Amino acid sequence: MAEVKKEFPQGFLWGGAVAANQLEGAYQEDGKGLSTADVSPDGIMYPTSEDPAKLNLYHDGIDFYHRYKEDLALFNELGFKCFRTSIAWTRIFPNGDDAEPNEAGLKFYDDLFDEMRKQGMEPVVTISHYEMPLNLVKKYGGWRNREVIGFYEKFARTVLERYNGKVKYWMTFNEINVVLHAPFTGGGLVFEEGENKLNIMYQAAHHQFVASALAVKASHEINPEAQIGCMIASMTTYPLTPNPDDVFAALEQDRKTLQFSDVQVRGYYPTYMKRYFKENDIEFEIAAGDEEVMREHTVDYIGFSYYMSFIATTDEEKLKEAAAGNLMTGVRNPYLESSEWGWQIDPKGLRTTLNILYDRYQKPLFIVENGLGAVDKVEEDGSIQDDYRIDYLRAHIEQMREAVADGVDLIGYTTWGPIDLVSASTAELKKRYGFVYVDRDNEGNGTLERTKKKSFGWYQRVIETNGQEL
Ligand code: BGP
Repeated sequence: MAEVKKEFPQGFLWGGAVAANQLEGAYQEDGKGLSTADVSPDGIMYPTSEDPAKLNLYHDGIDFYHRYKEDLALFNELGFKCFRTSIAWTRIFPNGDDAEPNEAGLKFYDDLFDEMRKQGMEPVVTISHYEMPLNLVKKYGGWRNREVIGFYEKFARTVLERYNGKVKYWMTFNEINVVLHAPFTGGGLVFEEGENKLNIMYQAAHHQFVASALAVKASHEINPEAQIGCMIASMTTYPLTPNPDDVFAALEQDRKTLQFSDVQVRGYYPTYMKRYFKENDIEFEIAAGDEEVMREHTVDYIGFSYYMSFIATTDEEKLKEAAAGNLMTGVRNPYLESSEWGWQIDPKGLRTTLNILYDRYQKPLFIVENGLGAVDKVEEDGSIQDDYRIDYLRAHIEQMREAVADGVDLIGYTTWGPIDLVSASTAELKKRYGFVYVDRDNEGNGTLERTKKKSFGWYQRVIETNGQEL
């Protein structure tokens, strides 16, 4: 067999990814308003306690708001080419419907993006990551309300204009498909008894599609050189058996995710979605002009998170043995091992996902989240020997390299949580992803001191060798 060259392109964007509400803290500083992420137990996906005061570690996060220079210096030492974060909507428009933006909030991100550039990192910015102003939920009902499109558009235009020239890579919504799995987190949705949830979720998704297209339009007008993408939580699904029913069930389950990229990349609702709406009596409003906006302003690249793969089957009995997972559960895959949180580890599934997405869209792809959430032990000498994290990342990067050799146009890779931060699904600090350990526990105790884990030196070498040395 002749040797195939397997290498990442020059200028590949190696880095790490975070979200404002999971690490900044300072939740009421400099005029910031309350967001959905600030109000546990409703603000997390799977509330684990009834006591809101106990839960919300988001309030202080890891104090990135005050320590970002120190943290970026560590990322600079890692050799990061880019750093992905989000803008907290409530720092810019504290209530969401304010007439004027909050200058102190705008200034914070000016300083943050300047510092990133100074430290050699290209900012990659998510406009909305799992949060919105709480006022927009209370007063308007979140994304179920069409008026929210206008508030989002104003927010998006404000930041796109303000940071024009500082930020080249944007994403409109984090994991936009999450509105179907965690409707409060993804869409600020709270349901009344007896409401048709599916209708409301798809109405909210429709509003987000229009809002996303308007942000793309604004970005292209403001700076045609900037790149603005969608972002989906990828949930690549295998059939449990070769039974054609299972095979089709897997295709349909995949479409529950891919419908979100289909609309944003191609610009219209595919026929399979329209059929699904009809057969399930899903009705929602599409206003005059919406379809045109969606069609005319499609995204430049596809950002996605990848943590695990899933299994579909029509066998009711098997479905009862559900495995835990990111946003969704499913049948356990006997060929895969699981993380401590039950997420099934599937590096080869990343190669499959990359190929599926590239075959489908022929657009640049950006893996903007991937990583292992684990409990780390601090040894007596203060070191953290996180070989399990290295193994996870190494196996995934190997598969990325294969996918690049398959012909996939992959522009970058940002691991989730390069510094420990608050978990989105459990609101814990015990579930850690970082190369940098943060001394803070689930009860909020600790010095917040930062320590390099073993994986720090490993990832540094990966970047240094552009993914050759794993
Ligand atoms: C993604 C979210 C992130 C992040 C990550 C890890 O779905 O975009 O915000 O937190 O998952 O999940 P968790 O924090 O629940 O381990």
